[in-house]
Amino acid sequence: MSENYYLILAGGVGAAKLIEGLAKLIDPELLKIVVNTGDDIELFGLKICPDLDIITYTLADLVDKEKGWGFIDDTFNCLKVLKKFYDTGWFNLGDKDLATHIYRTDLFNQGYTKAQITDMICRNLGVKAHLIPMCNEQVETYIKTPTEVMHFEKYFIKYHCDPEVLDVEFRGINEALPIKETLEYIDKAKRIIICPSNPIVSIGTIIQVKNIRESLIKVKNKIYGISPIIEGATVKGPADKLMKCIGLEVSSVGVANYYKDFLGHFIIDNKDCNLKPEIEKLGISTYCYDTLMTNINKKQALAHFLMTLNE
Ligand code: FO1
Repeated sequence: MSENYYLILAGGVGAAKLIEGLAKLIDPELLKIVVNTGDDIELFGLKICPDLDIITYTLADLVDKEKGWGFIDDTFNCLKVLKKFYDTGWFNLGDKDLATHIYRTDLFNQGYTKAQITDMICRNLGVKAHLIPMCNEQVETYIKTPTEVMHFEKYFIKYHCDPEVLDVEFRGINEALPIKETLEYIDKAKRIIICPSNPIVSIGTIIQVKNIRESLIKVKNKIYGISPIIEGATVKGPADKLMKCIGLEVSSVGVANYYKDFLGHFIIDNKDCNLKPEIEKLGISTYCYDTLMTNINKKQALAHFLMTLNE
């Protein structure tokens, strides 16, 4: 028996756009969102969970809408001084954003888990959706480049995804266990949505957590994904480079191939509709729509299309 809630697998900025649209159409209490924590990083002694914070601030209407991350109307006074002490000042933590990391780190030091801390942050910021880290264990994504193995955030922010990628490593993933509600939500959700997030370092990290991929395969027919690739290019971030690095074609066909054992339905951009027959050959029902979410109307329109498909 399925329940009336929806389960969403999410990364950061791309996912937040769709989730903003979904939250305008559906009671946020019916949204259960499993978020990638492979981008998590510890800097200045503080625990930082970039994707969880992006989704939290978006749902709390506190996000800096132009950047898609960080707190609205933030200032960077503390960071200016931190830069005198540390060489990790490339990670732009605003003064208000720092309050979240101080609170999270304080709770962590008191023994709370990442899932419990996420609940407390959400409750205090008025977020009604259930945000769930993909696991409580620390998982960190590292990128191997010709000169250095570096944390994903350093590659992404300090080096603007410029260096060649030789390999991707998910440190800690073998010890990662799903939060107990996640498997129940996979089983019982009315529909499961795979956000247009990075297939390798966002969705790809979540599905490596023990038992998540196996559980998704069992409910393939209720899983709907949105391609993050339009006309062979990523909307934001390094998905294209990372796909190439693991030998995937950089297109919606490449994403479909990566997801094919658990994806039942796939929405690709209108501009890629010529790829529909090739994706359908993989056993995935494919639909074309305008997936570039450049304003709230387009976010809501895509969310509406997604929720009413096959209803
Ligand atoms: N993204 C950037 O492009 N530059 C930043 O300086 C930056 C800082 C930052 C601080 C807190 C936070 O929660 C997110 C932040 N992001 C920043 C976004 C984020 O790191 C990435 O979009 C994701 O990790 C990729 O999913």
